[in-house]
Amino acid sequence: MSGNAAYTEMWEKLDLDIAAHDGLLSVLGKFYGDIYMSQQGRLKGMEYLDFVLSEVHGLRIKELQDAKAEGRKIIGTFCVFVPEELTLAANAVHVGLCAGADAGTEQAEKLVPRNTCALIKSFIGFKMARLCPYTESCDMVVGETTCDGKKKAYEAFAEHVNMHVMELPQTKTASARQLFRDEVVRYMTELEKLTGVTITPEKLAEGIKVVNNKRRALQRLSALRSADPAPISGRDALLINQVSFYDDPVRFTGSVNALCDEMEGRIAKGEGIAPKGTARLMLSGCPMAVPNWKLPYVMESSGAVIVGEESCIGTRNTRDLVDESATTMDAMIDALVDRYMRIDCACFTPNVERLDNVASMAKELKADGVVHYSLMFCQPYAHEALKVDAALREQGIPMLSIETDYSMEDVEQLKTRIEAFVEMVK
Ligand code: BJ8
Repeated sequence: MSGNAAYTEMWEKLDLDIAAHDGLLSVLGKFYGDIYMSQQGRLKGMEYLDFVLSEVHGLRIKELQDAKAEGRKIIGTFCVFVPEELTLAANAVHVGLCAGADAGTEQAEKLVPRNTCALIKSFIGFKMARLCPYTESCDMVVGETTCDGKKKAYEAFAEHVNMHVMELPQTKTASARQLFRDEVVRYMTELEKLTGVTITPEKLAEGIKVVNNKRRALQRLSALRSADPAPISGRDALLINQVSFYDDPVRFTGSVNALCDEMEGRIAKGEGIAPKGTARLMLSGCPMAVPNWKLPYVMESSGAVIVGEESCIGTRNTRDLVDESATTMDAMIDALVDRYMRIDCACFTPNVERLDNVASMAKELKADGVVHYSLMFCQPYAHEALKVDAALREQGIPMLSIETDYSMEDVEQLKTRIEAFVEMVK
């Protein structure tokens, strides 16, 4: 994680707490070194991701400031239900603000109760402790009425940032679809007001193409992970999915496709990141935002390789594409709505399609077992852990249910449980 005088000046302008921010970058740099740079036999294409991560608070933030200087707006989001296609069509920049580290917890707990999930506390803590240059760069932050924790947290957050909250339905009925469609149109109107750009069918078609291409590249990456030996570690694949929320979408797509070319070469030679026959585990559950790498690291240090992430920082965000055949604005919005209403988030009731998706993904990736991950205090995913377990058991696929947070206190306990699970699935 770089720090130099020009960046410090930029962070000062963004009103970050420089001393605390320097401390955060040095901890993150060390954490990244231990978890990522210690891996043997990594793909050459991961150098790009290492670079992006090393500049995550530097060069990328500079790019955002340059975009702002050109009059473009920065939109921050917390959920994969906010359509990036529309943001791009308004010539704005779309960034994910979910946070994956304990920071500013004390300040966060003044705004939300202690028994709130770590992801929510983290994004509030980053804001209140003035640690996140992305949040500080945003012209508008988009929330959404998904879980109760987020809904109520946005009420408090809105006092500190310019917020727009999308009302999300909780079911997949026809009236729910209509509600979501109205909310997509309302978001579009809000974007037009903020940016002064009129979203035309041509601009939206381009936005759809860019985001579809990004998702296609990530689908390609995901499919290549069915090879045995696994061509890429789960840690690296998770990092790629995490970076997809920050990086310039066109540049990112090019580098993921180049990495996939390299993976294909590796597969053709029968090579991989771990020996053939290594226990193959799939992750399923809550999103893992940067730098939440604890569980994947523990899993891959326990004799397993991770072959897929059934999560919003994973296939829940990349599985479906928007139909590109529409030409009128109305038809394009319908195509967007159709695609987004297929997201199988645990906030929906019922949410049976997720059970089918987890089982078929585990089979496609030839997973020997699934580790279900819920953040502590996350009701929707904790409930669904029971259902996913039952659905996988029916298919003869073992599952281990983990509930954890961002602290490092339970690492040894997690390791013991995961080692036992790895032994069992082998
Ligand atoms: S579409 S998963 S990104 S809502 S972990 S904050 S659910 S208490 S993140 Fe999500 Fe959108 Fe759904 Fe995906 Fe609440 Fe649970 Fe915390 Fe969560």
